[in-house]
Amino acid sequence: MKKFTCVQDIGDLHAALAEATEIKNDRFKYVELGRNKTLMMVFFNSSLRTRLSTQKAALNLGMNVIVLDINQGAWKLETERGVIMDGDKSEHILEAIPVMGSYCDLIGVRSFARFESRDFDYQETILNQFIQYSGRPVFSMEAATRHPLQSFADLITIEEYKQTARPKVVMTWAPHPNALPQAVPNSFAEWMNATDYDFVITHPHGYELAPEFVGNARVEYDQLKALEGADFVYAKNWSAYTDGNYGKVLSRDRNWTVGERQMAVTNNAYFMHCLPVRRNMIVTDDVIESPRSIVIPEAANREISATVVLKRLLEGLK
Ligand code: AN0
Ligand code: CP
Repeated sequence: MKKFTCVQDIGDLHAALAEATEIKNDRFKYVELGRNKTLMMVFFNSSLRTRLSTQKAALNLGMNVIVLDINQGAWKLETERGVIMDGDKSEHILEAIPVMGSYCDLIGVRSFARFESRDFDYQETILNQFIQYSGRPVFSMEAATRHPLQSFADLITIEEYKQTARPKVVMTWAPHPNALPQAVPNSFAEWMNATDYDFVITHPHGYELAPEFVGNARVEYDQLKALEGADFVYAKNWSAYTDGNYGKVLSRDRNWTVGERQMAVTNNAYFMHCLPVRRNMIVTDDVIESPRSIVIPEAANREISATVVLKRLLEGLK
């Protein structure tokens, strides 16, 4: 594998899941693969899980790890070409990227949507600059439009907990005070659409995701109707995607908060969320603390998805 930014990069999902099981049974099976190889993780945004699980994955593979938080101690980076750099940005990303690439073998990048321009975000301008100019295999640690390490961990988790071959998986929008990116829901939809699950998306009017991510998924605006008979409830907030409202918060309606009322219409569903989660906005205390909540094993599977991805990228170096 030469890069990992979307579901297509992982190829056959059955093979990827088999590899995940292999790694889960013996996390250190490939500890020799990363000897004298260096992973660089570059963060433009905060992280708890991605930072720790990806670092742990690299250790599982015997790699060395360097972490750079761009906003904490690095020079402020200009990202547009042609700008006269007489402001507060000291360095251009077009120099910074190849310099970073010169110190490592693999690069992971976290760079969220900025909501300044939908085109800038949806063209994955920052991630693609890393791919083009670093000279190294690049993987996404959540970019502007996708969070594939999360979606892969979500898929592993559903496979572990599902009780029928073709579970009903419902992704529901839920309220949040701030404008969040569409990366997690886009990516989850992309991965679910690559399975044969019964996949449904529910959200208030105005929260339609980009059509290329919705694909053939069913969209149901009535949350309770969508959740009927669900085996998995995947909650997430996102801001509006649609033209004119891009990046805006259109609703904070707590009728959409996942509580007992929502869970009661499901098929005793498991509750999932990528975390970090705002309690009593996205989900009630009772639901997230219930035995049906699998948010902790879901987060733990981030180590597994990252180990599979780094292993494949290391194999691609040879
Ligand atoms: C981020 C998001 O919604 O994309 C990261 C989630 C993994 N969440 C927040 O910023 C709260
Ligand atoms: N789920 C996830 O990516 O969490 P972090 O933002 O803490 O990395």
